[in-house]
Amino acid sequence: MNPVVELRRDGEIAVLAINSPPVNALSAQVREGIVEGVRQAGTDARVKAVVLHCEGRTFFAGADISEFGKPPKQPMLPEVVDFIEASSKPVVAALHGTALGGGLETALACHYRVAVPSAKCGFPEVKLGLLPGAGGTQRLPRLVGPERAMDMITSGSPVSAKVAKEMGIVDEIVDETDLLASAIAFARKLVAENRPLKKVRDLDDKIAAARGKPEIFEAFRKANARKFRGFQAPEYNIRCVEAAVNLPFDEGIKLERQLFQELVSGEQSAAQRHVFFAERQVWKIPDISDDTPTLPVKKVGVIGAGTMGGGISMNFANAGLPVTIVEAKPDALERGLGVIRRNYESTAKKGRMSMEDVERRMELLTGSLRLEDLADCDLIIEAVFENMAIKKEIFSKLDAIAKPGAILASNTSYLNVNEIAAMTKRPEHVLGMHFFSPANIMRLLEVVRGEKTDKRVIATAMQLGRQIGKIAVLVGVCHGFVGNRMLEPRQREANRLILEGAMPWDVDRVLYEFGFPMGPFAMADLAGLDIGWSRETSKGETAREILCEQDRRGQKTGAGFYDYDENRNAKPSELVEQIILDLSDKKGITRREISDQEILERCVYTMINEGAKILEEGIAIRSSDIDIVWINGYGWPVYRGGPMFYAEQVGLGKVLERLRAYEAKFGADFKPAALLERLVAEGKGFRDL
Ligand code: 3H9
Repeated sequence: MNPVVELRRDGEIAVLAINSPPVNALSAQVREGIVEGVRQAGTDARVKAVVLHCEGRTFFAGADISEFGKPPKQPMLPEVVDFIEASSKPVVAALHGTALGGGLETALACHYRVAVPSAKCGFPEVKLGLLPGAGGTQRLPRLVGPERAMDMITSGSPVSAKVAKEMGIVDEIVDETDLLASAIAFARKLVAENRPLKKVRDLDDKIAAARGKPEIFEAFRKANARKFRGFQAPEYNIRCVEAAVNLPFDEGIKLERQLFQELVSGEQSAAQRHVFFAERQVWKIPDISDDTPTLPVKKVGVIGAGTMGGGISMNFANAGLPVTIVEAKPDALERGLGVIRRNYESTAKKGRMSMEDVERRMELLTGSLRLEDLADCDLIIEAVFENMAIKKEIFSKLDAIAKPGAILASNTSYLNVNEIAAMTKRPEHVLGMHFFSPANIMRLLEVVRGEKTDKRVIATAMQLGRQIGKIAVLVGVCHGFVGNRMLEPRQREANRLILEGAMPWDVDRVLYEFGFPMGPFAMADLAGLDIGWSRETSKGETAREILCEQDRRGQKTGAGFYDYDENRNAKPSELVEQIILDLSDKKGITRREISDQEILERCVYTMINEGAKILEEGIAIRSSDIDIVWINGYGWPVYRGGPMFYAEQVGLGKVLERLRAYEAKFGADFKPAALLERLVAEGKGFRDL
């Protein structure tokens, strides 16, 4: 018999038990086993009903994602679910853990579903650029109605067993500790009561009202247009739900199949599947094994109560850890704590937190004006502004104050962590923890490994990152680490392009259409053009400096690269256009027509080239880590898989060829990385490294 499937009998109930760790993904072997088990139970005259149950931590967590993009293996999941539904004996799905995607589709093809209270159900396919392709888009609306089905399917978010019961997905919630026995009892009851086979495909009452009403779907599209921008899968999911309402079941299934095939063989899903695995790879560090002991962190210190320090502190308070925040001046401290409180209160106003939660978190935060108050902290994160001399001074003081074994981290976004560590007698306990603004919201954390950082310290920082809900990426020391280092060439090219012939809104439009939430100039306006600028030192040599001198400092002053109305809507500015034309003139640059393609290539291929150098130097462990940095820290569109994945989709040969062409025209800034040259010569990709 199939090694991952076991068919047992408990009186008149057959138990089809699947055990395929870690998450019982519906691999070919599992699918085969289910069909075989249902078939055998069907032919065994002693069996009156079947319970489908998974061992281990979860019911099927979905189709086996690693099979996508490879030659299909029989039986396919749609056939498996049809086979279950067609069984002449009732099949009861026993749900625990996460019944996701194809797992939930399998459950929906069963005639009844029971779940433990902690179970969750959902269709996360959209996050993989897909749609539920084994009947989910046709069955779910029949159970819960099209609106709720669209919500669930296009958000990808799971619902709890309780909500699933209210919605009609689950028939009964059973005892948490005794799922299998309860499911068997449920099946016995079905047999005793001679209940009919309930097939979701035959239900109509929840969809009838929406039939012939395209406006329901239009309204949903409109309400979510911003969220879905650029993504292919949400629209395909909506079309399937619409078909569920308007077409007979089998025709709806046909459309679902066709659209699923289109998505699964498309570029977006390939990119999103890459991201799925990349997010899991990122935690794996070749020379630091999973069982490396971590250091206990029970109390955190943060130096600096500004935007970064405040946001960083909130992360730890959210995770229930007490934080001491040190500032130099009382008013700055008070202001910082006030901002944190207001942030929490605004979350509470939106209903995402109770006022008690706000107070509980504020109680975990203690303000102080003395570094000495950090003496009992297990981890101290310095978040003062980017100035090496100040950071060095702080670290040498900290070394004398912090208890032995405490971890000292800098939130620097560019500076040399080794130099900072050298100010202490414990460089093995020093590292970088680079958060992204707003630090309480952005998912990315770059953990910067100094040359002397101890493995346990790194393991601790990574684990803490996970604990506070970040995606932590381990990077090495260099100017700007992974993210900011790659941002630099993009900024450089954007600034050159506007002098050579493009306008800020041209560059922004191209990058926005590529999928970034905004382009570099809109971003600069949002952040404030005067960061790091002062009137005294301004040379008036760049558009940015000139704008600052004219008090156009970005959104906060109502004008920057763009003009802003009272609702902060941006409009191209004639004045800025003139400033840029004058600047080109002053620099002796003859402006020319610049194509969108040139804008994209110069901004993005230079990033890829920098990424290749980062890999070559071992600053990032693997190319997919770079992708994770850019997706989670800089708004790289997830459906393009990150810059390094995108480079491979475009073709490394093409990227190299374009870089060479630009190098010939514009010089050494475009010189291809040696690694890129080598990979192309060897016919390999970044993922082969
Ligand atoms: C689908 O179902 C399509 C159908 O509609 C249509 C078909 C025709 N496949 O996340 P973890 C691996 S699409 C293969 O760290 P957790 C994962 O890579 C699918 N592998 O654990 C990792 O491997 P490793 C819809 C999978 O406890 C290990 O399992 N379903 C799959 O934090 C542990 O994973 C989904 O999208 C899979 N489906 O979270 C669900 N799932 O140890 C995707 C996991 O080598 N999965 N792996 O790094 C999840 O959301 C989470 O894994 C889950 C557990 C919540 C289940």
